[in-house]
Amino acid sequence: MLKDRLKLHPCPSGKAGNCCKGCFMGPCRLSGPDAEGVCGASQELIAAKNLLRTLAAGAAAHCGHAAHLLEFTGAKLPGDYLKNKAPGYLYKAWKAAGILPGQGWNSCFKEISEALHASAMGVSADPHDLLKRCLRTAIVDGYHGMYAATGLEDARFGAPKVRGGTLDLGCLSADKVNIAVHGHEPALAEAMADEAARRGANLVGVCCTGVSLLSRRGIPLAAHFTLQEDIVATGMVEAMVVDSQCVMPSLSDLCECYHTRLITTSPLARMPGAVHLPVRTPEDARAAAKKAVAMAIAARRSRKRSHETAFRRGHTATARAVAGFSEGTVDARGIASRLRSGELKGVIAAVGCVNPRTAPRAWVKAFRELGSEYLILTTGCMAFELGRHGLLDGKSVLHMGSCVNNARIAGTFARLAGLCGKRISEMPLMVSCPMPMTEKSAAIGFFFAALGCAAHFGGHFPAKPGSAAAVMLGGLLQKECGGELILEPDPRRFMDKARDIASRRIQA
Ligand code: BF8
Repeated sequence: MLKDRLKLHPCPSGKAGNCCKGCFMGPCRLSGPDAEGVCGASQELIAAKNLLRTLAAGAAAHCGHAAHLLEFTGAKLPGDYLKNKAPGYLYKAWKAAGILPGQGWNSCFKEISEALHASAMGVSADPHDLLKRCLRTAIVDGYHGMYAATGLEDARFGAPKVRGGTLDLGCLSADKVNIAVHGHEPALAEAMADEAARRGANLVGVCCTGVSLLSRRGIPLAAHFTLQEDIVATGMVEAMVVDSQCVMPSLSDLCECYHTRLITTSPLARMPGAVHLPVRTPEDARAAAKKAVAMAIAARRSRKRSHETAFRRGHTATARAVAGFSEGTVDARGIASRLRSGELKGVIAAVGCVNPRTAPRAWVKAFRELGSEYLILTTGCMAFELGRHGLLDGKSVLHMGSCVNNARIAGTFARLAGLCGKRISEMPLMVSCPMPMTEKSAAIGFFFAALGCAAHFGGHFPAKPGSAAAVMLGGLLQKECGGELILEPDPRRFMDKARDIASRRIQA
């Protein structure tokens, strides 16, 4: 289980962004500020390359998600998609700074390929240029990835509605067949919702696929990334149906220890021991949903009574949450007027992962406190973590959906700035990714920084606070986009910095 594997300590050089695996003369682990790799690469060059590769991987995941939706729905995106979505002044600023990605949705593949090419061994040796490319890649992540995926999902499955829902492991039922859908691409999960309802099974969600179902259909959200093994370990889950991203490889072995059928649905995300039901089209989704639900119903016979008894005794708690906010249902005029009057000090987007190597309770406490001064918009695993501690009240903390749905927050920020007659960089608008775990979460934070927000990362960011690369990056963000970078692993110090930034931006 995860808590045992966490005994494996992370490599300190890699954690600081100072390990280069770019060629086979290394890996080179640099320890001092003047150290160089075998090829002569400096610490800041290595940190810049690592960061660009991280962002390219994050953008590839979000753009890949959008690509699968384009294939699934048969939709086409217009050639001037980015130009239509981005605020006009930012579009011009990015163009002038040379960080505007190519036009047309397909250009995302070239941008991601060039990010990997530029950061490959012996290509760019200019950290400044590589860091600039980080911003360009983050813009790709935002528009070609998150905006595109969100728009395509809403067009196909409907926009979310504000509604009450339930969270946590207690969403499983000892009396029913339990099926968990996990991952990020809800194409099959939507068909599963229909089929599970038809056959009387209890469908629950995990990670962002689960968030989509909660937001659109009110289906309970049983777990975020960190708890995905725990739901199998209840012994109550008949089938774990996964699509892609943030699915722990450990599920293969873990499901073997129980009666749980593991089912994969993405041709990209195969797992040993799983039944593979590939989903590319709506017909595939309906057929796969029928099979998966039938497999789960058959597996119920093998559930152990002892697990049911233990579950009834220990796992029945759930948290109530309000979810399903979107640009269309957030009261932007009301928020803008509260910002203008000073009733609200700012808006903070609490996004990204709950890295099990961090201290989630301390961050929940920080956002509980910040929620009395700021409006908190939240997505992804962070939203689940806030929700399981009772913070998703639909008033001071609004659940805006899955991680690709950060596009909804970006759209809300742009609208708030427009209503106040200002640029995003002139508003007390921040994004905090306090516990990043994936490459995607780094790309999300940088997208908001490119929009002109103050972007905070807690621990485990691929450039050390105060390092030459981090300082250079902060300067670049400020100059080209009006954005800011806050690398702060301590929740209390983050709160102080957030307050400083908000008051500085309000006074400016
Ligand atoms: O995309 S918050 S652990 S589940 S990456 Fe993954 Fe991080 Fe959770 Fe959704 Ni987002």
